[in-house]
Amino acid sequence: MDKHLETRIIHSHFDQERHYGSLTQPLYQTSTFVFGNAEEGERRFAGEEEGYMYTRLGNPTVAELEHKMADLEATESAVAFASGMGAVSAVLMHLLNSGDHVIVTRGVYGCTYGFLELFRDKYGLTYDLIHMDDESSLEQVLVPETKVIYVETPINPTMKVVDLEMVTAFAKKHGLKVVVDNTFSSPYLQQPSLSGADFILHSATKYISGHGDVIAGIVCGPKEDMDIIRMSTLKDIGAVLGPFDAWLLLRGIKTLGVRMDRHCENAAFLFDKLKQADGVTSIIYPGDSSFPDHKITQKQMRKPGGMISFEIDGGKKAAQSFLNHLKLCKRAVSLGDAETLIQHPASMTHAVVPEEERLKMGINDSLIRISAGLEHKEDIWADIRQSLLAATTQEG
Ligand code: 3LM
Repeated sequence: MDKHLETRIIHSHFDQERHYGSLTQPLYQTSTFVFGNAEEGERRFAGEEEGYMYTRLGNPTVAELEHKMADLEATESAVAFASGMGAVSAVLMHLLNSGDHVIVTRGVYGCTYGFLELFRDKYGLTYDLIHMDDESSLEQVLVPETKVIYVETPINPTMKVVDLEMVTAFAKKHGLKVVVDNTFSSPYLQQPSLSGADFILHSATKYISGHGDVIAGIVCGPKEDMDIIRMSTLKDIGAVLGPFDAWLLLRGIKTLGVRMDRHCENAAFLFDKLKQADGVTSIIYPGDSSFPDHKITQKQMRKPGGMISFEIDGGKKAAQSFLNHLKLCKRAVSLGDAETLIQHPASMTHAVVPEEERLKMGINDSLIRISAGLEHKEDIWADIRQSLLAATTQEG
């Protein structure tokens, strides 16, 4: 924790001398580990001796990633998963029992919503989706069974920003745990643990990887909880990250800082252009000084991020036509990659959310989400501009 984040992103803590001076972390592409003798195996399984046993229970390359992420999120420990949803489900299963209640930001990622629905139907979990504008919004849904506040900020895809200090102060007062999905920001833009959050998770598929070639998740938090998660929801449910994917993430993380700066710069540029464009009825971007959560964004984020959403004139037909006319930007879900990715939340990332709830989340058929890539900003804009023109004129 002594060096700047930009430096810690790059440098590793692993002992290079023990690995022939290798600059990068070795890839331990193995499923199992050989014991020196039977007693050593017994001691390791009994937890009396440090050491690896089987990659589902731990692997040195995966452990490097976990150390790195715990350091960047300023938490004691971290556990990696095979997907962001592996991380979301593991932390919620760890913290909640059947009958418990969780308060959730309205507009969470579609599959997080799907998980809440599944666990409500099967295990009696209850939840409230709310706009966490202030303490009173939380107070209104607080019940004796409430155990957790689950926050996505900025929220996917409506970019609403939640005041983390406000939420954690409320949680402390009522003995609740706060989980923050930090996927949209990455630790480079925002470190929720510094605002008092207990658990921070990522779909590491996104900015942490940065290259669109890995599906992964990570939960960062107190060592005591992470140890339990590793030996319960990870070990016994089994959403384990493979060593090669962990190695790719370690490779990707090294450029997190420079990538994030460029993503942010390109999103800001697109915002300026979209503001003046015909056929755009509204833009949602935390860097907009008239955005309702702009002040909170300035307070808790280093920069407003690389994501921007807008509404197109003409509803679903125009939105789909816009996507179909793209030539450079990719029609794809996911985010945080080098390529600019553009998707239609109502029919893609949030298609599982019933229309009524989707509209309350602010996701209508005209909404389009852009993950600004790393290309030259003028080229991204030229493509978006021609597509907008085509979709919102007769031709569309
Ligand atoms: C997407 N999101 O395009 P994985 N938390 C957040 C996320 O955005 C996501 C997850 C968790 C998208 C994926 S939609 C089919 C594609 C804020 C994923 C889950 O399990 O790694 O996909 O992460 O918005």
